[in-house]
Amino acid sequence: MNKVYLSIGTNIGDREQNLKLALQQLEGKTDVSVKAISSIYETAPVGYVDQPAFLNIALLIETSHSALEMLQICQFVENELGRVREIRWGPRIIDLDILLYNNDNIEVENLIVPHPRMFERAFVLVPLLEIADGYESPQLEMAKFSLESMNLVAEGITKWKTINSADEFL
Ligand code: PH2
Ligand code: MG
Ligand code: MG
Repeated sequence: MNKVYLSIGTNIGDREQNLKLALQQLEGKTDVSVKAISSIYETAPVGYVDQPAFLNIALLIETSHSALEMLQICQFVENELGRVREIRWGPRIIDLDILLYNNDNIEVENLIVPHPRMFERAFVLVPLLEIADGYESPQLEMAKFSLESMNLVAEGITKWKTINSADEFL
């Protein structure tokens, strides 16, 4: 089985409901099993700052799908939730990004893993490391190392809701 970490973000509409719907959609896919879900964090927008705050979570998934198949599944879920492609880094109903796929380094036309910007984004690293504790990998070590140099207050990261399990959340 492959271990895949995903980051999910939303800053339009009922944000918590958007996260739930995305999770339900993922769980409904054959051979996609959500193993862990982080707490929900409210995070200041990065990249394009004149937009509402995001809710961000991280998920650990086990799957037999390839990374490219997982990318298709993520895009399918984004479309199901009504995402329309707009400005880069702008507001979105839902965004599902593959962070890590096992310990693989992947670089194909439309997919780069580890996610090329994850190590500089506290809104990705905080939820990721909450659920990744205890899994040793060079990428997760790098994530821990990167987060140590960040100031979470300055980055605008606050825990919004504690989540203990996927069952509890859904
Ligand atoms: N996603 C972006 C751009 N900026 N900022 C926060 N806080 N959270 C996000 O998920 C996010 C962002 C592009 O995907
Ligand atoms: Mg993104
Ligand atoms: Mg994306």
